Amino acid sequence: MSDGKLWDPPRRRPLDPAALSAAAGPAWRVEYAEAAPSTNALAADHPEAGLVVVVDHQTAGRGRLDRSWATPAHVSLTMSAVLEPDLPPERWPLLPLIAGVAVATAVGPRAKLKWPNDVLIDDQKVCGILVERPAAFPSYAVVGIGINVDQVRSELPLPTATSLRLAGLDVDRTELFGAIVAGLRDGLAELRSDPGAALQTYRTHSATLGRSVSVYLPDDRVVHGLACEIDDDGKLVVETPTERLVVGAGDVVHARLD
Ligand code: BT5
Repeated sequence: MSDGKLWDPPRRRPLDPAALSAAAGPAWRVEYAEAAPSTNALAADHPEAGLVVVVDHQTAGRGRLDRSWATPAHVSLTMSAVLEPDLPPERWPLLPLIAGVAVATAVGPRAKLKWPNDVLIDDQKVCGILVERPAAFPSYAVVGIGINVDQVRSELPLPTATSLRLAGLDVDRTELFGAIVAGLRDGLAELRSDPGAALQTYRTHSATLGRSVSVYLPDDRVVHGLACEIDDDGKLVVETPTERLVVGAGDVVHARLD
């Protein structure tokens, strides 16, 4: 199961909106479209707590910093859940972390988190997360999640990407969706009641802690060091030979393990 020659028609069926609603349960209102540019854009247009937008073919997915997220039809899970977090401002940066935990928990123990919230399997990216706060509706968080589920190698944009299928995991997109929205609710509840415990859960899923990393900072500096801690604000602490740096935003590259 390792290259683009394989074709598995039954697993390329479109999503079924009724099955998605059933999987999400009564706490969520599922809005479904066969194709749309971006679930985050749709959700940010008319956010309401409990709305979750799913599209089967996202045609112009957004990453962080104007990057893009690439997904062919019927093979990935692209969704945006709207939360009304009701958190103090200093806790908002923890939302992307609990979203990563929800995905990692739904996927299973092989899924690990690269700080802040990329989901990896065998150190390759299987899921990206983009949490946005719509300017017109600042009490809401739009939690966008894109997971490579059934892509074969030739359908992935980068050699550093993988899919659940390529990793040997046979996962139904609808069941995965149900598990993720349940995890988001649990994660938010824990974040509200006991943020320390939510962070501790996050740390247990981290692939970054203890690794040698390069961090590409927003001011274009690149720092190399040891990822030694994720602090109580969810920031990454990196130790270099000359400094101990607390990083709130940036792109992390793990050094190879070999
Ligand atoms: C992310 O950004 O990883 C956040 C991606 C969020 C996508 C979801 S899908 C549902 C919702 N609606 C949206 O419009 N977006 C969200 P970032 O960390 O900036 O990573 C983006 C980079 O990941 C790109 O520049 C590529 O290098 C890489 N990439 C793009 N598509 C990928 C894929 N399918 N698998 C793995 N890597 C990918």
